[in-house]
Amino acid sequence: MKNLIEFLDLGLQPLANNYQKKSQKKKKEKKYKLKILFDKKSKLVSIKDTFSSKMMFNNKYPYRSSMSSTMLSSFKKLSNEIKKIYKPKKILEIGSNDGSFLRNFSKDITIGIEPCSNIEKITKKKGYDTYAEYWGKKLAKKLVKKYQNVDLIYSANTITHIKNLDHVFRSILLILSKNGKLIIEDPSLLNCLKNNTYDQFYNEHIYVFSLIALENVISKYNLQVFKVQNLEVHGGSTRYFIKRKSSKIKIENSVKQQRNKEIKFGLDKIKTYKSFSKRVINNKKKLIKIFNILKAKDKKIIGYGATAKSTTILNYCNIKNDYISYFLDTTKDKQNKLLPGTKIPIVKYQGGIPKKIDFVFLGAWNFKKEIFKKEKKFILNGGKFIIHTPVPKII
Ligand code: JHZ
Repeated sequence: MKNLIEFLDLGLQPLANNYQKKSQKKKKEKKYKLKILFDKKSKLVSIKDTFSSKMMFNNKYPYRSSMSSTMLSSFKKLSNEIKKIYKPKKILEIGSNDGSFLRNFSKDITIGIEPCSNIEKITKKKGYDTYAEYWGKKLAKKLVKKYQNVDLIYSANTITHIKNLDHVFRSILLILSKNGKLIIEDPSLLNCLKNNTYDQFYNEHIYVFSLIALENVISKYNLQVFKVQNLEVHGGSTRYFIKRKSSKIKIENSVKQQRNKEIKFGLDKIKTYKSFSKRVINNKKKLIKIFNILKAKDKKIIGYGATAKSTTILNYCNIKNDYISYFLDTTKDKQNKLLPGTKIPIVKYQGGIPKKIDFVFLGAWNFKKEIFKKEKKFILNGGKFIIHTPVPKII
């Protein structure tokens, strides 16, 4: 514990994906401290107070990865690369959500793990082998019995959501073949710090990985990163290709390049995190100022994309329904509900931003390109967006 240094306090926050029913508008919601830690020894960044997987990932989980065409094409591109380069006989996906990745492969070579049964059943109904269970040793052993070892494991935005990394990697070792590859991707800590995207921190993101921290974590399981890809998705993600140390797969230059970039930026030093924290506090003041100016002018503001990330920003900055009238979102399970903490209503996206709206707070800023393309008409008519990264501004 003595290695852990707290560098950021994001105040009291509700559970990010716990969208409230309209009938709960007046009900006091439980909030928890959101503080962020840096481990001086392993360089791992994590949140201080955590919740059980069951509390966060259950049969009411709303998030669907297929809601963005950017994500669908990113999964497709990776799938084509996997088919061409690695030609796996069996692929296991940990955290397969609604099957957006798995659906690029034939049913007989895939296994999906998705503990949120309301989402898991979407892929199951399409005929894929999926298990509504939490990743762990018990499940890994069951799968080995049924399918034997797998030669490729993929996991996007999931490993960082599981507190016990020791259990995660030891379970992976039970099923990954000798020369198997483990590909994991998550938002990049380097991008988070560079772009001041403090909203990457919420209860589900127990860790935000850097390569240097991940290498420290996996080394004790005799695992090694052999290739790194930087992606634009989710505001800048890093995809790590991992192998057993004993496997002869060549270690590519991209690993050294990424390590050097991270060291150059100072991801191994606490002072980097302390100055990030100062920027976050400044950005909070700037964002509140923007909202106050627009409110004083009686401008009509709505939100776009009721993301888990929005919950962190708006609760931290105390921006509620008196500033943002409602959020538009394409996700069925979020519509007609309230954004956690701030209780801003979420309305079904019906194509286009209504004419009378002056400003749109971009909750899904990570899909800015995709959204701007879709909302050309609003922009051409003089509509503006409010974005909080890298500094709060109107665009
Ligand atoms: P999006 C979730 O975070 C939770 P969130 C989780 N913890 C995680 O790590 C990431 O995903 C991967 C909507 N939308 O992807 C759909 C539109 O309405 O940024 C979504 O509700 N119109 C697992 O919630 C939200 O925005 C659009 O055109 O921060 C996007 O959520 C588009 C593109 C999206 O993840």
